[in-house]
Amino acid sequence: MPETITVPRTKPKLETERPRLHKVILVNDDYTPREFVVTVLKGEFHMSDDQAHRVMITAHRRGVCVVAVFTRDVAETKATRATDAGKAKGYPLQFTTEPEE
Ligand code: TYC
Repeated sequence: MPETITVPRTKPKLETERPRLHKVILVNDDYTPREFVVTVLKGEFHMSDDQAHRVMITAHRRGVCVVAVFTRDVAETKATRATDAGKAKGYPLQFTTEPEE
């Protein structure tokens, strides 16, 4: 019986790759009160009042603002919780996620 030689197709990884990070993005709308956006940013993302104001006003002026980066699960959980906080008050506040390049 002829001998079978198996050749590995990929180089074994020498280092463990870091998980890809995902951005949480705050999206502007015309209805959510500014102070409410600031309160959610402080509560869910542990920002100072000053940081939260800057992020809120950037989204207000430019349409979107990156809030922070996390591993995918954490980013999605935080974006969902923050969006749900707005929904609970009847606001259309939206936090989305996208992978970092
Ligand atoms: N544009 C809103 C207003 O004028 C405030 C706001 C800012 C809402 C940022 C959402 O992501 C947002 N009341």
